[in-house]
Amino acid sequence: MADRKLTIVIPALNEELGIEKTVRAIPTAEIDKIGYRTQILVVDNGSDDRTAELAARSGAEVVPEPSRGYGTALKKGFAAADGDVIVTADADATYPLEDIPRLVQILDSANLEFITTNRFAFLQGAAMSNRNRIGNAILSWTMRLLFRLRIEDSQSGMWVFRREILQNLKLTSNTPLSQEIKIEACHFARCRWREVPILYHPRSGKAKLGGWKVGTGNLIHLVKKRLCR
Ligand SMILES: Nc1nc2c(ncn2[C@@H]2O[C@H](COP(=O)(O)OP(=O)(O)OP(=O)(O)O)[C@@H](O)[C@H]2O)c(=O)[nH]1
Ligand SMILES: [Mg+2]
Repeated sequence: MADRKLTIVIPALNEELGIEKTVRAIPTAEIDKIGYRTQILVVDNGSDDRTAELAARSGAEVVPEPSRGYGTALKKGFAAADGDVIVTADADATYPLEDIPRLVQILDSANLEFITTNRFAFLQGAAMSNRNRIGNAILSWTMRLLFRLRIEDSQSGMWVFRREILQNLKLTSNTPLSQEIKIEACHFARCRWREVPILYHPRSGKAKLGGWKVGTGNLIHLVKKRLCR
């Protein structure tokens, strides 16, 4: 019996088209083989479709968070997680959950505390719109410049990290949480970290984030975070 525990936190807002595929892609038997039991938390962010019902049916625990927002949902999941290691992914079947054992083995064997993933390494046309690609490039370039971090993909939502680092991170944002957790872990908290290339698949269902408004908000957040933590 595995003696350590891994918690997968999946924020979900109206993802009935992708949630089952996402949860069922989690390779619990392989995760067990590398020494971890699996806890799957789907944070239901006030969905008005069948997301919560389908998540529970596919074997996840559903954590309700009625107050909307990507960061609010993730932070609720972190508070409910009791794994030694936490993995995050969207509920839209885009991130390669089958890679969890490989990523956790990198975390353990390289004695890291935080892994972020790079979707641009093998990106195929359909997986990301041109608008998101350009927006991500601008945001990643700005984050590299302001924080001297060699991170290619500042908006990737798949991270693998030790739960204990959360006590050293000041996570105060909502929509920009993806860039904020990287800045906090890799720059301010000086964790041992690495960016690892992954495959990224086209989305099931409609996008919830993205757009120029989110992009501009994230850019402003980067500047504010630089001026005042
Ligand atoms: N935007 C948004 N996303 C939420 C919220 N709550 C939970 N989520 C989930 O957060 C994840 C990220 O949103 P996505 O729409 O996939 O954003 P994205 O991956 O940057 O953009 P796409 O590539 O277009 O999918 C999804 O699993 C959403 O269901 C919320 O209040 N707002
Ligand atoms: Mg997504």
